[in-house]
Amino acid sequence: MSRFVHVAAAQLGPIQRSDSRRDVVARLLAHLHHAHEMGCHLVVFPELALTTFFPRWYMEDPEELNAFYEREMPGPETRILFDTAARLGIGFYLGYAELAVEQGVERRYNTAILVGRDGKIVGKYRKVHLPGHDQHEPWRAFQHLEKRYFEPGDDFGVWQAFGGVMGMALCNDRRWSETYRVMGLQGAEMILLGYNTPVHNPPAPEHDDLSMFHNHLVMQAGAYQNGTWVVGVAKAGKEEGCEMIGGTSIIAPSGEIVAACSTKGDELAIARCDLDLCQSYKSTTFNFDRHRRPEAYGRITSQRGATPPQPVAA
Ligand code: CDT
Repeated sequence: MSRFVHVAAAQLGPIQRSDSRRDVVARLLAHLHHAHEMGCHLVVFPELALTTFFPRWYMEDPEELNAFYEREMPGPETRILFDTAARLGIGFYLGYAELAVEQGVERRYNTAILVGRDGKIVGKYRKVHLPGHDQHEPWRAFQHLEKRYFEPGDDFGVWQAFGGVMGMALCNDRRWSETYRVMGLQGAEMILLGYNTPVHNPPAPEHDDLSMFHNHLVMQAGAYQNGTWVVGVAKAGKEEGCEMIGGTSIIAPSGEIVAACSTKGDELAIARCDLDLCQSYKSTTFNFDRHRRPEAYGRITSQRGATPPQPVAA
């Protein structure tokens, strides 16, 4: 018997700094309703889906910065998403900036949650691979201060939900094969992943023309090499003068893109995802138990940077 999850990848067009939470939540609700009308069980929203991508600005005033974070989830402005999800019987993945108080200390994370069809939180993920920089770099056309504004998470968990094994990741995580493999080793059958990716990367403008190719390359490889579905969802279009790539797609365990958005605005890409398609990959080419050689992979966890051998004297 097949296990189908009907998924809507809910791309968002730009969110400007002046847009209120209420404006944005109204757009998310419209996505939830449309996805429900299309018979979907799960809606996947982008990374930092409640605000503009604020790490593009250097801010010193804590009050100005804190306005971009959620202190509770659900909170007063987001509760309606949970109530609507429960009423419609549709789950969602949502990326947001989290301000947590742990042992009396304020901590900030780039977070995603998975909410079940009953409107209850199933799991929480905190972004591990934070890109960018932590100091003011005014030479950039726009900054990328995730290393300043967030602490890294420390695990890639998976959860039993929607009839299968679900994992979460955020944006830059998708470029790292370890992201998928750690979840693959826990049997992940669907990885949900929101992103905010500018077309232009100031430190490496020579890659700009390849930004969409790289986006799909990493997600398709991660899906195939781990026999899992990947749902990659963009915040797209021109946000506060910064062009974001879009390219939202739903990728099968074969590595093939089976549904995709074609605009840079609010748009749904929908697919009926058979979780049992994962098995033919997980039990043959990527039968981990049979073929992996962890004894040869020690460097993956013992070492961070690359250490080439010394050149041999001529
Ligand atoms: N949000 C986020 O993680 N964005 C990064 C941009 C890094 S610059 C290439 C990304 O990996 O898309």
